[in-house]
Amino acid sequence: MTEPRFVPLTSYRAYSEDEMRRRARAFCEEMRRRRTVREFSDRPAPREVIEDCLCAAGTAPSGANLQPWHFVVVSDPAVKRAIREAAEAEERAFYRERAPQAWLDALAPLGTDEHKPFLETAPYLIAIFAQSYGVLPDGTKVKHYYALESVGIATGMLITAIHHAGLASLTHTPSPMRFLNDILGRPENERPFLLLVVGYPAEEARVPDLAKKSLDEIATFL
Ligand code: IYR
Repeated sequence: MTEPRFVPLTSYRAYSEDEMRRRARAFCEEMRRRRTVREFSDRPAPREVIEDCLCAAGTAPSGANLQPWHFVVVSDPAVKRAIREAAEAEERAFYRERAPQAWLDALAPLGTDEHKPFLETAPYLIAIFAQSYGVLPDGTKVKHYYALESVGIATGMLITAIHHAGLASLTHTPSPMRFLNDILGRPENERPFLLLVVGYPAEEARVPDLAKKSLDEIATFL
């Protein structure tokens, strides 16, 4: 067993209460501007921005710090086309056969359907994989704890970083999405968690008129 090793916490920054209030408010306002976008421009976006956003996602807390995630960034048009074709095949089955009416009703305000042109239009698709276990160089399997929770947290941080950088994203979950393992050559211990579509919104992009719940509805202070 590895002994714990501690170092001083030097990265923490304290702010005055006023400064904290200002920062918290400003960040909330910044996040309220984030919208999920389904109409993307084909304008290329700098790769370094994507790298830094992934770097931010990689700082996420995770079960036993095992960091059970892998991100595959796709910009190759042929790979994007293959993903679109496989995703649309699943979506056709979903919208025409698999989805119960109640699910279709819940999706109605979003105006989604089986057509996913953004999978080819947007400059980047980030396929996010959750590793249910890790594999050491000698082939030993290492169990990952709270893998889905951890990858969910990292994904939230990635979405936040992308928005903060000035790009838009779409959380896309064609179901099932095991085809991503085949197309992207990912190993058996990795399950696709979601496909994040990233780029600039199209010039005339529109978004559904949706509201977020109020603070009272989502939080209780005791
Ligand atoms: N995967 C389908 C359906 C879908 C499901 C949920 I839950 C959404 O929030 C949005 C869409 C699609 O992408 O169209």
